Amino acid sequence: MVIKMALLTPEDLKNINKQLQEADSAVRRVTGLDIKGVCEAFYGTTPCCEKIGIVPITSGNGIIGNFSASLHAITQYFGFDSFVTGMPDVSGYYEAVRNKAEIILMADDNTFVAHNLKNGKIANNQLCTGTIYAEIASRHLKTDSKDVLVIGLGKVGFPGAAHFVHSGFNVYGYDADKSVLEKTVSNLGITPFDPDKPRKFSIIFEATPCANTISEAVLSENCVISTPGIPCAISSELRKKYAVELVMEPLGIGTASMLYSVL
Ligand code: NAD
Ligand code: 2YG
Ligand code: MG
Repeated sequence: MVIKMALLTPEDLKNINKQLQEADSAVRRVTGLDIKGVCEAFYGTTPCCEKIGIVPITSGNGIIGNFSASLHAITQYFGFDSFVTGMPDVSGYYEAVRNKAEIILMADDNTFVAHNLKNGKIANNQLCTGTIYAEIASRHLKTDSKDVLVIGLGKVGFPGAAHFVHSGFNVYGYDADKSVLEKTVSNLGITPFDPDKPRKFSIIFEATPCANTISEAVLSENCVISTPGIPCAISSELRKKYAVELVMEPLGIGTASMLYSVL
């Protein structure tokens, strides 16, 4: 079976520290908490000097330049003690455990995991990313609206939509793939959104691999767009015109969510 995937590029991960700092400021403006604060509040966990081993994986499309180095920078940013193994794959895994890693971070083309070897907990990036971007959006301080638009209902978007439903939001969902939309409407009981009959939202969550998926017709002034989707779902013109508060970052927010979920 061939699984469709949208892989990160070294370009996406340029200046990861700056991207993280900017995302942290945006999350603070939206929620009143920083990324760490949202993760601590949501999972009810706090780090306690866990040592993280990052293992480069060569299978499939192989090593992505900047990926392991970015995970190193991200884990350090959130205050973890971390290292990248010299060897990849099984040799790297062996090296990580021999060097007393307590949490292993590693990804092939389809699956990115955090595995806590001490308590056995394991996290999946797509689930943790969808959940935390939805959690951030759901904490939007400057709206009383309980309506949210979710665009893209795949491996990241579905858990995002599910999180909004479980948090009591009225979820309007859209996916370009009709069968995905129908399946999600019946599984989660959300309302299908018809792009030909648009309305405005103050909270929008987007998880697609496409650009410009958010049309002007759904934007309201000062709305929050929380989007793990790469490339960006909205043009910089529309972003300025509606003073959109944008939460978007390529790797760090999702990784933080994974790590806090396995503590
Ligand atoms: P997926 O293929 O499982 O799901 C994407 C969904 O978007 C599909 O159902 C597809 O039909 C739908 N879609 C495509 N174009 C659309 C459009 N124009 N309008 C509406 N729906 C459309 O992919 P995924 O694993 O859920 O990943 C989604 C995106 O999130 C990718 O860009 C991926 O790289 C990114 N991602 C980012 C992070 C992060 O930390 N920022 C983490 C994981 C994934
Ligand atoms: O070890 C390596 O360098 C590679 N085997 C990493 C492969 C990661 C592939 N996954 C992705 O590109 C993403 N869609 C998932 C990563 C999460 C954040 N976007
Ligand atoms: Mg992220």
